[in-house]
Amino acid sequence: AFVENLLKHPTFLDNTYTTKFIDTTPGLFNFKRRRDRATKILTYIADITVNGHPETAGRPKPHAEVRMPKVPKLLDAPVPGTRNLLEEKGPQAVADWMASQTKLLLTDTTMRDAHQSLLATRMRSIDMIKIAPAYASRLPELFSVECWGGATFDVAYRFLQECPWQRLRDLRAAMPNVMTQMLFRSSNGVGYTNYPDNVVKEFVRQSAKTGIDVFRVFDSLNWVEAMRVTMDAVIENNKVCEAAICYTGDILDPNRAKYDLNYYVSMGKKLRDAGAHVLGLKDMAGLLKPAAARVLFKALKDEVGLPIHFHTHDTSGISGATILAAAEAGVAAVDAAMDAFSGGTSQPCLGSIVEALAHTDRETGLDISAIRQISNYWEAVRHQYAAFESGLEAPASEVYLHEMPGGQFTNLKAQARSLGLEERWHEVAQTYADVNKMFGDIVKVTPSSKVVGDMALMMVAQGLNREQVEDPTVEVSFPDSVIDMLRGNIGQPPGGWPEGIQRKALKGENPITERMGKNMPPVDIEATRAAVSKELLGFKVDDEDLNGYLMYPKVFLDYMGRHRIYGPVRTLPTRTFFYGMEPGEEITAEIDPGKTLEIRLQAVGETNEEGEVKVFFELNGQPRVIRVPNRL
Ligand code: BTN
Ligand code: 3PY
Ligand code: ZN
Repeated sequence: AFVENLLKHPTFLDNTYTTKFIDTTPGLFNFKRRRDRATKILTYIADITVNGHPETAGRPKPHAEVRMPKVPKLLDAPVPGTRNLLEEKGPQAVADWMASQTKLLLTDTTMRDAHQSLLATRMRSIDMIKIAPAYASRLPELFSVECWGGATFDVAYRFLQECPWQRLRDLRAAMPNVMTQMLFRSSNGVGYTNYPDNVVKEFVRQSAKTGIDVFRVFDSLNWVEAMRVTMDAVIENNKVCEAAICYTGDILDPNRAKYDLNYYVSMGKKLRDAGAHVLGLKDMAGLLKPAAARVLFKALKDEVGLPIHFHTHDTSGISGATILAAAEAGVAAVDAAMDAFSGGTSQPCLGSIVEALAHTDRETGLDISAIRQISNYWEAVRHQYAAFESGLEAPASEVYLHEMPGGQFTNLKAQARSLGLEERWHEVAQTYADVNKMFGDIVKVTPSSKVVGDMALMMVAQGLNREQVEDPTVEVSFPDSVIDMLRGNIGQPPGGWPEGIQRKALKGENPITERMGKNMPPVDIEATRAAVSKELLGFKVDDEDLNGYLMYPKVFLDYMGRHRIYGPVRTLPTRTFFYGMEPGEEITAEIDPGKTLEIRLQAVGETNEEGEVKVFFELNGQPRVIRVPNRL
């Protein structure tokens, strides 16, 4: 019946059907398909209940009485916000409007950088989508909601078993009046390697189409040359091009003269001349100090002239002061995270910024009681992710030594733990700083930060210091990422790579100095589509899925393979997704709008001789038995 229905369906006849079409057109499957998906989801729950989730094994658990996140009451229908302005008048009008505001504009980063920096990027879509209407209704004065890009794209496929495009589509629909924002790594897209120009352009086009309004574009070595393709694509798609300078060093420190005021101002001018609507100042490690902020923002404002959007991290504990200094110096917008997701390696506290500016000329106009209610929701959400907390206990001035980005800090710490180096963390931090100097003092942000981290871990693990690594007579086996970077594959830092270390790592091979993308042949998009479709048993992949594949071929195909087995697990409550169910527990999962599964776990049986366990459910009142292997 399925095949018959499919063959008769107008979309099929049009030849526009896709993998998603199968998932989103349940009528096709009439009886069979729906039961199919329910069986898949029960199989997932049974498996996790019996075997646990590999990602939460051995990690702290949410305590038993953790309250379920409660969505605050919505008031009226959403009033027009920045998104309406963008749709009606275009990106330049948004930039002009920004520049003309007295109030300080705010971007909420909770759905992207905050959980990337605090919870290893593990926040699931359902927890975002539920609260999104409250943003639309209660906080329409926000400049934007950062909710996509950076590490969230691959983590969604890889660890959360969900489609990042679907997340974006759902968020876009739930917040029609506020601009969405993403972080884009220029020629690295939302990945860790260089992509051909046409892949980057295609990804920007699709992101804009599915729902991104503001693209924060940066390059991990501040190489403007490498940002142009992305910037042009954003502008072509009529979206806001926020080109960002990554901040490193300290403009007030004469010993860090490589990155002085003049460096930043001249980069700002280059980005303006390349067509940026907004200038981003991306302080990914939280190194910009209040006094330096006064000097830097005044100069950028006077000499570049674009409205400025400031992003920082609170690792040092002092970023609130920097935000206030930036506000005084006239930045148009700043990033902050909802209170419950703020502080530490995340962004500074949104509610406190709003309070600090109340009754001043930079008053934000945001409703503090809405912020409190939304933050209470986030607090309960955060508790569900106890397994991914880093356990960072206090602010650390050590960040000015190592300069690790907030998004990398907890990750590198976890990597150090897995290598048995956790107790030697401060050595890792010092070595990270040494490696930075050895590479000539570079901007450290994805992917260059990962390279510095790889090198530092290798050195600590093998007991090597900088002097030995630089000594031509000492044999060193460099991590692949280091060789790749010194080859020129992620771009050129200001002043080029130090020759000694480059020669040693490349063993005589010639480095490149041109932009990688310039010499990479374009990918044949339609041939790729055909090949992936074949791999996926003949269903033509749509543009979103194809872009997922182009960024992460293996990660995408693995995700699709698991999707066939487990179905729409993204609809499960977070606790169920990570821990399965308790006997007697009941949950609901809305697998399609208005189509809800009521699932009750009755009992878990004994393991039989074949090593299988029967798990007894009630699905919408009907008994269902699922057998899964006991792998413990
Ligand atoms: C559901 O069925 O409720 C949603 C899960 C569907 C995800 C599939 S996987 C590949 C394709 N890409 C999407 O955006 N959705 C589908
Ligand atoms: C990312 O690239 O994911 C970042 O957050 C960089 O700061
Ligand atoms: Zn950040």
